[in-house]
Amino acid sequence: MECDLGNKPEELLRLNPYAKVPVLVDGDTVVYESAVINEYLEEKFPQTPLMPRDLALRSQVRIWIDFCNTRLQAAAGNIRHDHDVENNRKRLAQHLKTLDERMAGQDFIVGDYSLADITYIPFFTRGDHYRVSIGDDLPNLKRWRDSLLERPKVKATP
Ligand SMILES: N[C@@H](CCC(=O)N[C@@H](CS)C(=O)NCC(=O)O)C(=O)O
Repeated sequence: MECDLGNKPEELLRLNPYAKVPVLVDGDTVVYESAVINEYLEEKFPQTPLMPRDLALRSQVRIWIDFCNTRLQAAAGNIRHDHDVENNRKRLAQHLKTLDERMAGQDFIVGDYSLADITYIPFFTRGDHYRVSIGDDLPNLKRWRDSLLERPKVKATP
């Protein structure tokens, strides 16, 4: 569902006890938390696999999804909401360095394009909200970010 977060509709609270977006409504099924929504869609549409078949790689995908949600997005969200900005800027810089090191010599964060890459796209599209700059000092991260933002489906998403 889409809504004005400054004026949350009753429906949002009814669908998601955390009163946050995104929320996916699929018939009688209501799913919230973006990582859970992504896995739901992955399982619903197996013809477009976005998880590796290999068990070890699957766990790596989940580790990098967790890194995005509990570290990168957490630090960025705190900066955006002016909470402990100085420390969170340091944390964010460290997380970006970790990602840059991870992306050295590879096109995707784990194996082929997967839910792990997809999880980072909202962060990259909203970089200016978080006052984040990814420049030439983070060349591997920049290359990965730019290639994700060039994907036709990403470009076509408002
Ligand atoms: N862990 C959640 C975070 C969702 C989240 O923070 N959504 C923001 C918008 S991007 C929101 O709804 N903010 C409104 C609020 O916190 O009141 C997820 O990944 O779905």
